[in-house]
Amino acid sequence: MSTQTFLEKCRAIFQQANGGQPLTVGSLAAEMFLEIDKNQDRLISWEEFEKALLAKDPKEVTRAELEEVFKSVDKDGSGKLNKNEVKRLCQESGLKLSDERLDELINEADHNNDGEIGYEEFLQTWFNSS
Ligand SMILES: [Ca+2]
Ligand SMILES: [Ca+2]
Repeated sequence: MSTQTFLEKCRAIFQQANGGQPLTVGSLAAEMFLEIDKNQDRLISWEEFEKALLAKDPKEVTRAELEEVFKSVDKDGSGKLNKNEVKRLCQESGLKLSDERLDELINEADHNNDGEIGYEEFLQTWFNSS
């Protein structure tokens, strides 16, 4: 995933979260971004959000953080992400992917061809795409 695609995705989430308005720090969605609020006005603008995103090298994301992401996507706790789970993730991120594109994405990540994305496959995909 290129930096640009990543940003676009995050921007979509950001805009969805609060209709494009700065996020109120009190809101649940913004709590984890408290440290982003550089000018301490208790609001997080897209600029502050973007800066914080760019400051974080995707390769520095820890395995623990990735595990959290993986678990939150793996709704049925099977330890693998099936097509429905990936589809839900895309929908929640505001991405509209066709079934075909979804299959492509899963095929790219699915190295052992069991039709699902295991945790190791997820990790490989993450570290190879940045
Ligand atoms: Ca699953
Ligand atoms: Ca697999």
